[in-house]
Amino acid sequence: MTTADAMTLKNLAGARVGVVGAGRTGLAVIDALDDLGARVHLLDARPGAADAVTAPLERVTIGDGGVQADALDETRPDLLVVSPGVPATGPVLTRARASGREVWSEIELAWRLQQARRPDVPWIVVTGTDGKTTTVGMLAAVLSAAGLNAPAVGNIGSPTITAVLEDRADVMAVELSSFQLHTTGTLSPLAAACLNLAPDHLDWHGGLEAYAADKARVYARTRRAAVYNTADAATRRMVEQADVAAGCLAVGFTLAVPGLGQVGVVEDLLVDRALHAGRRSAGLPLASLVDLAHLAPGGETERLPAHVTADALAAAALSLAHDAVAADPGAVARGLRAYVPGSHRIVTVARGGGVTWVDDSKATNPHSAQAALTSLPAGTGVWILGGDTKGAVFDDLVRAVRPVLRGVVVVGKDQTDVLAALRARAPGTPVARIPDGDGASVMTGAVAAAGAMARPGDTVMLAPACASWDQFSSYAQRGDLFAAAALAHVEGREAP
Ligand code: UMA
Repeated sequence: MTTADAMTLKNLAGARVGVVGAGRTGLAVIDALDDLGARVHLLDARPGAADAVTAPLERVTIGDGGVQADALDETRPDLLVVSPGVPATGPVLTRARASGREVWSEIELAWRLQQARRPDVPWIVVTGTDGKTTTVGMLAAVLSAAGLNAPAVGNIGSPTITAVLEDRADVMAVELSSFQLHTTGTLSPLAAACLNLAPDHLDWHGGLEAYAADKARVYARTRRAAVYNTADAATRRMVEQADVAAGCLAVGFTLAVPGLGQVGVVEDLLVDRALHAGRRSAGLPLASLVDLAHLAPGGETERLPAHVTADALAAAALSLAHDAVAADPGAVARGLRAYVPGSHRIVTVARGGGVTWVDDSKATNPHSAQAALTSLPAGTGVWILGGDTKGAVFDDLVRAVRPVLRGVVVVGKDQTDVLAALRARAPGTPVARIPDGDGASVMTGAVAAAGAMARPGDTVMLAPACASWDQFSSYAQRGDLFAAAALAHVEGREAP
């Protein structure tokens, strides 16, 4: 037996806990551990990381992953709580695995706290390569429409553990990344979904197989509904192979007419044939596509992107696993109508000279950039692309979006892979390269180059297909700087 097996919430009082990372996750974790009486050793690669910590720290180690792993070998904590950014393939987790040390994610700690303090508060969890933030937002909106206090938490931006400590929720709508799932081991959600699977974060996980295996963990111990995408066989296989609780239903979501065990679309209605009592004989209409009109370009349901309908179906299926929504299925339509999309997800930020400027900074992988760009008419897109590639391959993306392109503006510290894909798959398409620099100057340069390429009727779209971390502090900052530079450009001013 390792120390790991013995670690429980109860024996955290007085225990030595290594916390890796003092970002949004780490700061919330340290507060919770302080509450539990643990002795915290903070490790972070960033000088000054401890400055934002208010709880007492027993020890602080600043240095890269190698330095952190050495320090942990020396102090041998009873438990490690790692931030999501700490890679599975890096020295900290590799060394922890080799020495049999127990490692929890913030989610694992939050779930155990939830069980200890309010086990009656269920979690409904969502992962997938794309669409998870939208789906969790829709899910929280539907649960709220049923009269529940349902915060949207997790990878969406607010640490789950903070919501557990606040203890105001009736149910939690939790977005989980593959990073968080990697070190989560006892979570037992009421309902769970993996929306889709496409290559992403391959450098963090060390390959597609490892990434898929971590995504599949979302279904473990699910109690009522394991929701999968009928258009993505990988997600169905995950459900088939998952070790769910007895009586848990497999529920497919489909853009087609739903069969038994599915939610889907009949004419312009979202219909349940999986969860309501009369499902064997008839479908239950839940909402209409008109309830999603505010999410379609120009408010026209005919232009509603298919992935938005798919996200709404997944959110509906997940929400019906909760008794309050099952008893009041009209909450699905009310919630979807009330849902307000997050920023940086296909948002028009400026218009001028016949050119529309769209911020899709949240498109941090090829799959999600493709979904945004392919909605544009042929030959009218000026695409701002590039950043931290996370080991992704861009050939398929460039091949798919080439017909819509007027030109491409490439940003990012290392542009090698992106440029190689453009040369191979879109020869002849004009390409402008923006030199490395601080975030504001990169974005001002990109907007100027895109403005010079665009013609009236075109759309300039920031859909980088990459993470922002190489030149910006977050995708939100990248999108904000783009919006500010685009507005300045159309108004003929200098960017702020
Ligand atoms: N750090 C180290 N060593 C490492 C990695 C990080 O010391 O190997 C330190 C950094 O110096 C920094 C801190 O850890 O001080 C940052 O930790 P973090 O990168 O885990 O970031 P947090 O601020 O804790 O934010 C995390 C998620 N970030 C990542 O997964 C990279 C946020 O998701 C999430 O919103 C937040 O927790 C709250 O739950 C962002 C994200 O980009 C939005 N997620 C990826 C995605 O959606 O594609 C998965």
